Amino acid sequence: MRVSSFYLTTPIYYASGEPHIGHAYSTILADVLARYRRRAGEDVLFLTGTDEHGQKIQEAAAAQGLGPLELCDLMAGRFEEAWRTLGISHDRFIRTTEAEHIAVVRAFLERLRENGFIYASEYTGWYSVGQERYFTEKEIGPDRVDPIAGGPVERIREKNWFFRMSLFQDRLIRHIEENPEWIVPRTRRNEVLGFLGQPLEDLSISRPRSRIHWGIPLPWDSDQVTYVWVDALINYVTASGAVDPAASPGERGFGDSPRPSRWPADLHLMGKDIITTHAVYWPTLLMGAGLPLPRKILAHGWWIVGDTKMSKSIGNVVDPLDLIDRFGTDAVRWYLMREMPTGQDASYTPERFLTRYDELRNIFGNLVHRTLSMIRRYRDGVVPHGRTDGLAPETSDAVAGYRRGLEGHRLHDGFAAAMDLARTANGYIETREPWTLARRSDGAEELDDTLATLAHTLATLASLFEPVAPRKARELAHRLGLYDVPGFDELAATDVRGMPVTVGPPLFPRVEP
Ligand code: ME8
Repeated sequence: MRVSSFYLTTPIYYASGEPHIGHAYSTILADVLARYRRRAGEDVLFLTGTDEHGQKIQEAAAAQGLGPLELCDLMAGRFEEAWRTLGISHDRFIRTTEAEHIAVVRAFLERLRENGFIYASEYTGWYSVGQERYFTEKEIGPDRVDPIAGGPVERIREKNWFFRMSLFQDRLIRHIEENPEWIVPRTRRNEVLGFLGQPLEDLSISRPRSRIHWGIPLPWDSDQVTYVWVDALINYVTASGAVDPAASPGERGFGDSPRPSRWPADLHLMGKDIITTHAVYWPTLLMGAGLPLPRKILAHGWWIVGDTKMSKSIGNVVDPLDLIDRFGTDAVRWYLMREMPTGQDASYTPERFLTRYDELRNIFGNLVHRTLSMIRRYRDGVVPHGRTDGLAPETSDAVAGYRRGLEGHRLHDGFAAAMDLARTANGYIETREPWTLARRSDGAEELDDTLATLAHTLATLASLFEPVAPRKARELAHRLGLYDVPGFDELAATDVRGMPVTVGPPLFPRVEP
C-alpha cells in the first residue's frame, strides 16, 4: 500500500525578536494539521525555522552589541525551546544561515539567471526595514509609513539586480483563477487577485553589500547580497530536497530534471501579513526556476489586542510561556485553535482564555473524571464487558464533523465537534444515571453498557483531541489502560473493555485567578 505524503510549512520567523503568541499560533496550527495527518496514516514532513539574514537582523544584532550570527544562534535556540515547550512536532527546523540552504539559494538564483530572468538596474523606492520590503508611493500614503505595522520607511536609491516577475503576471492570474482553492480563505484570494489587477513590477532581488553585509552573496556579483525575502522563501525548497546544489547545473533538479523529493509543498501556512510574498513573489520565482508551485496557501488572521495587531514593534505582545506556566501547554493550544475562526482575526483577552479553559475543565475534564471514578466505584476499576455502542450515532456524527473541520481548514469547527461529543457524553451520564443503576437489583447489565460506552467514548475523544492537546490525550489513553492514543483507523478496533483504569488527578485542574 502506498502511503500518501504531506509536506507542510510555517513561515520562518525573524531571528531578531522573541517568539510570541502570534508565532505560536501559526506553528501550533501547523502542528495540529501535521498531527492530524499523521493520525490519518500519512507520511508527514513538517518544516519550521528561522529567517536569519537581512537588514533587520543586522541592525538588531548591532543594537545588542552582538555579531549577527551570535544573535541568530541565540534566537534560533529560543524558538526551538518555545516549540519544545509547546509540544511542536516539527520534523525539521531550518535556519537560513545553514550551508545547505545558502548553496540552494545560490543554485536557485543561478538558474533564474540562466533562464534569462535576471538583469541589473538602478532602483529608487521606499524601504521598510520592519517588513524588509519596498512599498510603492501609493502604499505608504501621505504619512509615509509602512502600511502593515505603521513603521518608518526610508528612501533608497541604489543598484539592484532584478527578477523579471512582470513576465509571469498572466500565468499567475490564470493559475489562481483555475484553482479557486489554491489560496484560502477566499478573502485572501480576492486580495491577491486585486493586487494582480495592477501591472506587476519586477522584483528587486539584491542589495548592495556596502549597505547590507548580512546576506547571501549573489553567485555572479559578490558586491550584492540576496534580498532577504528571496533567500527566505527558498527555504521551503531547500528542506524538500528538490535541489542538489552540488550537481552539475543541468542536473540540479530544476525544469526537466526533477529530483525525487518532497517538493511541491502541500501546504504553506502563514499570517495574512505575508500573503503577497507567498502568493506572488514565491510562485513567480518558482515559475522562473522551473519548479512546480505549492499545492495550497493558507493565510490565517491576526491575533489582535484591542483593535491593533499584536506585534513586537508595537510592544503589545502576549507571551505564551507565561500562560503555559499556569495553565499548561495543551490549554494554550486549545485556546488558540478553538477561539480563532481559522482565517479570521481574533482578539486575545484573558477573559476569553479563562472561558475556553473552563470549557476544557468542566466538559472534557469532568467527563473523564466522572467516567473513570464510576468505573472505579462500581466495577473495581476495570472497564466492564458491556455494549459500547450507546453513543454510536453521536460519535460518528462528531467524527465526521471533526474531520470535515480539519480537512476544510476550519479547525475551530472541528474541535467544537469534538467538544460537543464530550458534552453529549455528559448528558448521557445524566440520563442513564449510573448511580441509580448501581442501586437497582436489575441494573447491572445496563450499568455495564453505560460504563463501557463511556469508556469507549473517552478513547475516541483521546484520538480527536490528540492533535490539539497531545499531552492530555496521551495521559487519557494511559488512564484507560491503552498503550497510546488510537489512530483514526484503529478506533473501530480499539476495545477498552477489561482494561484496568486509573482515575488520577483532574486532567485540567482548577487554576486560581
Ligand atoms: O514575516 N497574529 O517573520 P515574522 C497571528 N521572516 N500571527 C502572527 C502575529 C499575530 N499577531 N504576529 C506574527 C516574517 N504572526 C518572515 C517570514 S517566510 C519565508 C518569512 C505570525 O517573524 C504569522 O504567521 O515577522 C506571520 O505571518 C508571521 O508570524 C510573521 O513572522
